[in-house]
Amino acid sequence: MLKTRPLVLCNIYKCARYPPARHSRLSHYCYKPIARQFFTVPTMSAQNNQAEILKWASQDGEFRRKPSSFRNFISKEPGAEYPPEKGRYHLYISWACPWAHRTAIVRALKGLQGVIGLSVVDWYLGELGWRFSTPEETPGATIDPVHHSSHLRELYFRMNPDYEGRFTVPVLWDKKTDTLVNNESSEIIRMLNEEFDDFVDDKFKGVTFYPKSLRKDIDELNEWVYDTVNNGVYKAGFATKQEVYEAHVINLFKSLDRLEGILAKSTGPYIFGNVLTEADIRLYTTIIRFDPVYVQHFKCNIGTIRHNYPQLHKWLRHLYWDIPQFKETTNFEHIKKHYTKSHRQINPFGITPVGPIPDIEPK
Ligand SMILES: N[C@@H](CCC(=O)N[C@@H](CS)C(=O)NCC(=O)O)C(=O)O
Repeated sequence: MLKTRPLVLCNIYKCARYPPARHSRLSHYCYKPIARQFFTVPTMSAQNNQAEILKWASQDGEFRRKPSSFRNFISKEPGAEYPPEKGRYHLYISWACPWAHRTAIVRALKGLQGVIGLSVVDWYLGELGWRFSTPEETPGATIDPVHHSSHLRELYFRMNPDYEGRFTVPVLWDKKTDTLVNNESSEIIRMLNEEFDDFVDDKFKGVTFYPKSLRKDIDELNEWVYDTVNNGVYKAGFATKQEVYEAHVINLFKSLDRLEGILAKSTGPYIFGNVLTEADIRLYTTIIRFDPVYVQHFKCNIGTIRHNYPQLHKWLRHLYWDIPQFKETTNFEHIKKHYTKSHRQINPFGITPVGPIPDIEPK
């Protein structure tokens, strides 16, 4: 339930009027007016808890990803709370984030650009979380046209001023009920895949990346790929103990070897032969970041995709160069700058390495 407490204002400037938009860039506690409810701020406990969350690794040196908090579904079932509608939902992403990147790819592959709006946060993830910038300030970024928020966290606090989780992208927002529907990428891609066929051009109707005949195989593969590859790079990179890092980096490379074997035996260019599935989409967003970022920044350097994994390398270049929706949603500048300039615990001076050159090799 939404809990609100009237208050406000800019804690630094102690301004007596509702804070002008630019104050919210400068202060932790400064929010823009919210139309339908009292002005709210997170409680102290929410803020303290957030500070804990930002420590990333626990005492034992392990990074443990917290489960996503908002898990409602858009569904065309009669009577659904969130029915699919054109122009009703808005997707917030970061070009840098591999989880959000999945949703941008599926939105593009399903031809949903005119049905679901898109906002892209700035690549810099600071103390207040993701922020919005204009495209003039940061090419590739957008403002929040729905609420004109300065930071993504304002959307989470609209749902609950005591929200104690992380302020993550992707976020799928319902403009009609003014609520956050879902912030879990694996679920958002299923909704975009399944529920909006009444609103897309004929050529996109029935296109599915989760075909019934392959569901069991896709689910099985997703499970270990999520644990050891998608999240595995983070577990290696955020580890704060040598043995924890080594265990995760070794598991990661075992899984890359396994994927290399699967692609070598595949009868087509994709993981499951000639059918592009969500397993390819979910793997792509990690592998495209691998050589440019994870090798050096997360110390995932037992090998590189371009030099040691010919099958994965071929698969990656096919997706990037031959299917426009992959290239169009891949922004190497946001990717490289985000990790290297936001994670100061790992890279205190925020220097972004120039290489590898090129970001992705030609076919
Ligand atoms: N399980 C979530 C993970 C999303 C996630 O961790 N997003 C990161 C960016 S890669 C984020 O927004 N982090 C911001 C923060 O933790 O402050 C999903 O798949 O949607």
